[in-house]
Amino acid sequence: MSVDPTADPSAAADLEALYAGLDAARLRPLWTITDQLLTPTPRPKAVPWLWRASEMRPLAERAIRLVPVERGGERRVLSLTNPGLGGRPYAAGTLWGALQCLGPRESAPAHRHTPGAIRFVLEGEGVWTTVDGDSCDMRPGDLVLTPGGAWHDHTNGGDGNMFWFDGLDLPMVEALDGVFFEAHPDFNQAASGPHNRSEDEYARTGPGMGTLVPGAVTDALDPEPSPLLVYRWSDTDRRLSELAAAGSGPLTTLEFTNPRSGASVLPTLACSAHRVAGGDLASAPTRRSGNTVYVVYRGEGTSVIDGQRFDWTAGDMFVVPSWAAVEHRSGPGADLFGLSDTPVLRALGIYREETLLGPQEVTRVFG
Ligand code: GTQ
Ligand code: FE2
Repeated sequence: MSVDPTADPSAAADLEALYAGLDAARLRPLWTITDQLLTPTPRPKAVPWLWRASEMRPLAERAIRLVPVERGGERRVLSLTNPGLGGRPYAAGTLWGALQCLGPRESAPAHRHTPGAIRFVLEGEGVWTTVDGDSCDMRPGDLVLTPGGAWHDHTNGGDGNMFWFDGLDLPMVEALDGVFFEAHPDFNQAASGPHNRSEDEYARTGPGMGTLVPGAVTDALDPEPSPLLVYRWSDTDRRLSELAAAGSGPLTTLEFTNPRSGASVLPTLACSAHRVAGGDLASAPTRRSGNTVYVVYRGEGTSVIDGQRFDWTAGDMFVVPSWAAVEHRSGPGADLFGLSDTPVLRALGIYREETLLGPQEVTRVFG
């Protein structure tokens, strides 16, 4: 600042006393910390990271054998814990990601909470999630929504283990000091009719070809969650094939949308599916504000995240933190599921993305 403490020892002592006084009064001078706060570009604490199915899977199987699912224990969930977040159990600063598993004939108790959740099914059969009385059958590749405030419980009516990815906006809701949780009076809520009623009502309606749109949702914001609670892999797969056949390059992306409004599936969360074409062609490196968790559904490949290489295979999960440049490629071809916080950034007018085409060329999209 304007005072040069080396010029005048008493001024130096005054300045030191000022800083001590500020500290004691719990005031912090912005001029000492502005560089860490108003950074030129986002500086997420979460780091690029990959969790391998080969490591998670045996641990999940041990948990199925050793830890029962019951009131008190609640859910058998292994949270992706990003090493950049100082031990907080989050995949990224804004996103919860986890592997959940249920053994044969097990059930996880009914409850509701303000954070919203999505499930992307990896493996197994015979499980359904009941959402406000509507039991949604879960099969590999399906996306199931449990919007904030909706009662939900999971039941395995089959004889095998079941594994799925959970994504929640919990860290965002926590940052807003808005977490409420409530256990249902009954262990499982009663289903109020046949299974998959939201699917029967909404799966074949909505803007365009149902609910799977190419690219990302850019204009529609909806504070209401999607009334459609389940998106079937057979539809996702077919739509990806159509788009890829129409020639979309090394990466074909679609977003799951709310059939009522065309918005992202939840007010806080966007879900996407990505087909990485075989042949090892890299997609254009892209960076976005906001965090993304990817789940590898099929195939194998490589993503380069801010210069770091991650080789992945089916069942792996990885995080692309805000503003990290990412490109994907695959030899045999692969399908990825993506979860991101984009709707929140868009709603607040702070979303940015850019595609790095070559050494000099950059396509910027602000807002
Ligand atoms: O299945 O309801 O991964 O409430 C974290 C919190 C799953 C669930 C998680 C949850 C659930
Ligand atoms: Fe829950």
